[in-house]
Amino acid sequence: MSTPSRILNKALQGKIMSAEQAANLIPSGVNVGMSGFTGSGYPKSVPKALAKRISEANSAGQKFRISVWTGASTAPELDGALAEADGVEMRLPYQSDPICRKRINAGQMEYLDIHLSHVAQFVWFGFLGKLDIALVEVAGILEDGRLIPSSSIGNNKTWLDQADKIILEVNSKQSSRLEGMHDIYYGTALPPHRLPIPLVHPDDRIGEQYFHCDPDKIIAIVETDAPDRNSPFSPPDENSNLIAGHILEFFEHEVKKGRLPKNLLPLQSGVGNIANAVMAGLNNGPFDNLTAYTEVLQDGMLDMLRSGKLSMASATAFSLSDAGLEEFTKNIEFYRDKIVLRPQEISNHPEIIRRLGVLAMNGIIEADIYGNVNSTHVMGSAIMNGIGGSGDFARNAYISIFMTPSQAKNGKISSIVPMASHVDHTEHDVQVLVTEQGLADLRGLSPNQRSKVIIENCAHPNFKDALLDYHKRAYEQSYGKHTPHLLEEALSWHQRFLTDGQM
Ligand code: 0RQ
Repeated sequence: MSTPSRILNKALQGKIMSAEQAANLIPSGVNVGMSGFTGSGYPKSVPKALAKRISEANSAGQKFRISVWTGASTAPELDGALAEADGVEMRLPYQSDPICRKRINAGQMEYLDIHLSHVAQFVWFGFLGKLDIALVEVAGILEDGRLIPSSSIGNNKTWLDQADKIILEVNSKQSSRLEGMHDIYYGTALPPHRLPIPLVHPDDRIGEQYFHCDPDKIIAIVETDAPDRNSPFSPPDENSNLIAGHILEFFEHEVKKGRLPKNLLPLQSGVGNIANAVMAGLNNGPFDNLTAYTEVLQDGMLDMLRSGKLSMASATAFSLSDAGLEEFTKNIEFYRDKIVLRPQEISNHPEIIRRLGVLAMNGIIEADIYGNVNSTHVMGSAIMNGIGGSGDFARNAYISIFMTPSQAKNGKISSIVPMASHVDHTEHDVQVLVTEQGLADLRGLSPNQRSKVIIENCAHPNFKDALLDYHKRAYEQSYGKHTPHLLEEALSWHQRFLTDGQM
């Protein structure tokens, strides 16, 4: 057999096997730490082979399930396949897969939705139990056994350090020229021995380019040649453009007031089309020499790097469209010194986010008239995706901005509600709320003052009167006037507007 070009370590070449053989090494009941973050750098073939095996076992009446820990969301070949096979006992910390979501909301699968910066340290603390197996995609293996990271870093360092056994997927589809963009920080220690993380500028490199792991723990290596799940971005719609416009205007105002420097502060931008539209707005806007300290690098940021508006971006993963990936791959040398990929406990670290003064911008499901934000649950009970990194950034940001269209479900329901049906970000962590209608600057305002600004600036005209009426009656009748509520009415708000009872 010819020497596989991506696996340069001679001893490890002996561990190459098929995905099916590797999947056979994963027993039921184990905790598996898999690579993968927003559709990039996830293992492409072993999860599928495992799902097949699980499906067969389950059909034969044996209950075969594993717990799946990742960086964040993955793809149909991983989350979708394992959920479909009824193979997942516990999923953490983030998913966005339709089949997973359905099973979680049907009560058929456990899901632990936690801050992304917490995951690695919870594993090191032993809070989540023993990590049995790491299943990690890499872009290559060096002669000395060090691993070239793939298109996302996520929790891979922790998985490789903490797992008893390691299965690697070496994906030759990942550009070998990714080498050098990664910065793996090996300096974290556990309390009471922790030291400050020596990162003071978004482009600081404080770690190593490669992962290392104990080669004796590697039980299998599978070669793959498959692309990441690249999702297309639709061109920004009217609402996204309006939201982006409000945010730009706000930044200009803050610069004028002397509360932000001319080149702003490092940007964090959530995933999705609104976030991409904000980046497009910034790309055409008046600010230069911007930086990003974020979690996911989408097409919008790539465009800004290309145009020179953004001088550098730090993240833990790419999440590109096919066109974005093509552009990145073609001009990878241009991007090399402008992009740093870090472990997610560093990209999302509260200490660093606070130190750098990050401007956080994240999408939401709904916000209430006092500024509490629901990012995760529809009707207070059905999970959409998860909190992801939004809490890591919102709590510690210089300014924490949340954005949403003012209405959802074709105008059937308002995204501004009397009382959020689930709270991910409390009123204390929400400084600015934006919809296509306008922007509410909540800094320095009491709950009643906030309610006026939110309803006036952010609610859709179709729901404004009902919200004002609610606040007026609540103010008159509720137990306390600090944060007035009519509890029963507040929580049945959605039903009032749903004509068919369905969202
Ligand atoms: O549902 O797909 O069934 O139609 O929610 O909504 O409008 O497409 O918005 O893609 O920006 O996602 C909060 C989910 C927004 C996202 C959320 C329904 C809507 C649709 C998606 P359908 P849109 P977006 C760092 C940041 C948490 C994690 C995070 C998210 C679906 O931003 O997951 O911030 N955030 N990470 O119909 C009922 C409402 C609704 C509603 C929207 N008020 N009521 N349904 N929807 N508003 C990145 C990472 O951590 C990885």
